Amino acid sequence: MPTEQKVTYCRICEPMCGLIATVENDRLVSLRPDHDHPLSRGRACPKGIAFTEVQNDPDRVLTPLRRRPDGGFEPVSWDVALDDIAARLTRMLAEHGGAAVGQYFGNPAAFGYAASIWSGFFMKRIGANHLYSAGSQDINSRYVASALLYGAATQLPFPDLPRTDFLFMLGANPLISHGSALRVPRVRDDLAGIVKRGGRVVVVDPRRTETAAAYEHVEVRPDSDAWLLLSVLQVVFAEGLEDRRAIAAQSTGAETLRALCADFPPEDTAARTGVPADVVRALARDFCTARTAVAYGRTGACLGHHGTLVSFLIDALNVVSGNLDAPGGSLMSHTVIPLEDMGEKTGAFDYDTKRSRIGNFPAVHNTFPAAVMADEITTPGPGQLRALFVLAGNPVLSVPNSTALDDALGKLDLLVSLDFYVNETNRHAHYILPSTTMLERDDLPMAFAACCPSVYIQSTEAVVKPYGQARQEWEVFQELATRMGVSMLAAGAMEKLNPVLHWFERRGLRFTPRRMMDLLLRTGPYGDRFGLRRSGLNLKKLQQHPHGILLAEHAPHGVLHKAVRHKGGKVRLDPEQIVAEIGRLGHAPATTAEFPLLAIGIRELKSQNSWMHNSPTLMKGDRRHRARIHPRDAEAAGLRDGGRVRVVSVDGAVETEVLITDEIGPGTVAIPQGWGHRGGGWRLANANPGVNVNELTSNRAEDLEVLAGMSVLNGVAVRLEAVPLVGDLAAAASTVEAP
Ligand SMILES: Nc1nc2c(c(=O)[nH]1)N[C@H]1C(S)=C(S)[C@@H](COP(=O)(O)OP(=O)(O)OC[C@H]3O[C@@H](n4cnc5c(=O)[nH]c(N)nc54)[C@H](O)[C@@H]3O)O[C@H]1N2
Ligand SMILES: Nc1nc2c(c(=O)[nH]1)N[C@H]1C(S)=C(S)[C@@H](COP(=O)(O)OP(=O)(O)OC[C@H]3O[C@@H](n4cnc5c(=O)[nH]c(N)nc54)[C@H](O)[C@@H]3O)O[C@H]1N2
Ligand code: SF4
Ligand SMILES: [Mo]
Repeated sequence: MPTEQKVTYCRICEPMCGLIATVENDRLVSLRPDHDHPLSRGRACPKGIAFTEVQNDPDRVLTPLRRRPDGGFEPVSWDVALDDIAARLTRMLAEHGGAAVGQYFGNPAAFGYAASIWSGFFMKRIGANHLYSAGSQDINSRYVASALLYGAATQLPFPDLPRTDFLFMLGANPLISHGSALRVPRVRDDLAGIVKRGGRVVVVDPRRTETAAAYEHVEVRPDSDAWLLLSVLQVVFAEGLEDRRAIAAQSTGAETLRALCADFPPEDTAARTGVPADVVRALARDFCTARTAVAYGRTGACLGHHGTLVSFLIDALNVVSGNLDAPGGSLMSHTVIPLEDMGEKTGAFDYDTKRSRIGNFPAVHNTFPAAVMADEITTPGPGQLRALFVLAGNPVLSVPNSTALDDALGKLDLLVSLDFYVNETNRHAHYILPSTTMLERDDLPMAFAACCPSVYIQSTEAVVKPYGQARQEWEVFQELATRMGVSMLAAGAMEKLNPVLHWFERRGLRFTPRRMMDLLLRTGPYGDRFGLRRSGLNLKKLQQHPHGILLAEHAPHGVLHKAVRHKGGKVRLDPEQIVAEIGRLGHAPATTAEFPLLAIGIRELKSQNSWMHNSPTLMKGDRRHRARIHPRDAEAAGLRDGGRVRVVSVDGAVETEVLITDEIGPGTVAIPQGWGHRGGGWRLANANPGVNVNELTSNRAEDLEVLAGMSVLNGVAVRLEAVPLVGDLAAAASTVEAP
């Protein structure tokens, strides 16, 4: 068979860069950037290109695996695996009901439409109560802020980078992460463009990151952004810098917010934040007087003790400065395929409509904090978690207090993982079901595609047939439903979707995820309305444009009244949850004498969370796991560069290599996350394991963020202890023993 060139796009992270795949005999030969992709225009990062090594990885799981009594795995047929899982699940449901069953939904599942929708339907159909996701370690606080501000728990306002004059960025490192809750494949150019236009990029981060080093850096103490933002707002109100017209037109409750901020002048918060008062005052003035400006935060803003409040205050600043829903400001997320709309209508994307058994946390998008999963498994009583599906996730490395989860998973009656590796989590599974990679499935963008400064859509077909016996995840859930004798969408489970079902029935069509997406696309804002709008889109038309279609150069603005679902259509600046949260802020430091430093994470260019450490190309060179420590703290703890350090928290301790650097402020230590490998399968990753920083983090209910149940992964109080090297010990021993 001749070599073929196939146009597709990357689904490892949010830019979804265009790729060209070279394929021979249905095997992937290589990947390269797509120069004709209107957004990425020939750009892709090392991870995207190295995906060839994941696709062709000899360590990939390509047949269903069943746990043997001795703890190892044996290959079995799909029929054997699915029959047994269906039978065990049926028995479980008869005995305990859906209250005992659940799913953990990992990050990669958000980059394809079919697995997430179909597994969601399946879980809903069987009444599974225990739904968890990577979101509680990532972005749920942002969603809750939106639920409170806009009454829309799926709304994700994003910065209009191509038009802004002032980007005020908290807790994001887009030169490495390539942007999050923001789809800008050429983010490096977009940031440079701001400065070229005479604008400014200000980066608030405890670490002088790659992005901070390239622009203006404001060094902040970890987990203190709430105090910083309240001070910025205090100055805005006290100095009359607010945009009264915008406030009146767009919001309610500004007076309450003003009164709350009054208690946080920058002089009072400087000790907490480490940011001098004059810097805060200048920032507030410059932000409000810039022609256009936008505040934006990402994981560093979401993963502290007050993640929801921080996300809320970021948007509040955009509102009071007149920069929400305006060009060059913060734009409301928009859709081409209105999945979010459907989710909100069917109740899949609610906030606080039910509470977790452990910790009484509000559900966010129907999911509970993954941090409580371990206790949900080990705490007896009605509703105890007994059967868990893990869809594209590795919670043993990604969820706080991994040691507890690692122990708890082995106690489940049934653990099923859909993955293409044996990782640290599914090594405990009863079954590992080999899943297709992104290149083995068709796709349409979901979730974060709505946060793009232009309106763009692309579809892709599968580039290669599934290797081995890999199957698409949605088909696995469909098969299980069939074997259990339940219809995926029987009446009662999903009443609000019944009109859709009837539409398919009338045409004698099988209801598949792809058909559902086509239907949504056609009835959505850019759809062809089944011929009523001849220039509109349908899936067939989209397929004729393999590089995608740019539908509008600029995302819409002036749409706030449509985006806000509160009665009256205005943004709420005084929700009671936020008032209470501000009331809980003290001025006491977050550290103690025993644990005097605060630990934060690091995301690395050549890692993707926990799952790309098996690629030889990405692991080439100097890829050691190292904690970044300020010279002053290193000296105090007796550490030397290249030596070993033991980082100790209330919950655990990890030992890793020391990298002394002033890129990190004194009092802060930064440790890369996503390491600590001891999965069954990935040999290269296991050979260079690093340590799991989530052995330091807490899963105790009282330690989670209150409003969204967010894991607190940044600002973890720790101390440093020097670990003598074997050589040092020998030297010490010889001195002692010398005559
Ligand atoms: N301490 C600390 N912890 C963190 C963070 C932090 O900042 N600090 N960040 C958090 C964040 S932002 C996130 S998103 C989470 C991620 O947490 P998780 O989603 O739990 O973990 P990943 O490492 O992304 O693992 C994804 C798994 O999916 C598999 N996979 C990849 N593609 C596919 C696919 O197409 N189909 C299937 N079925 N499987 C696939 C991979 O092999 C891997 O095993 O980690 C969080 N954990
Ligand atoms: N190369 C690469 N790209 C990725 C990923 C990856 O693993 N590798 N993961 C993807 C995923 S799942 C996500 S969610 C996105 C995340 O995208 P980003 O959030 O842009 O990525 P991070 O590099 O984690 O940036 C968070 C920043 O917050 C800082 N920070 C930590 N604590 C605080 C704090 O208390 N306050 C403030 N102001 N800052 C703080 C950190 O030092 C860090 O620089 O990236 C995605 N892209
Ligand atoms: S930035 Fe993300 S989407 Fe783009 S090539 Fe890299 S991994 Fe893929
Ligand atoms: Mo994430």
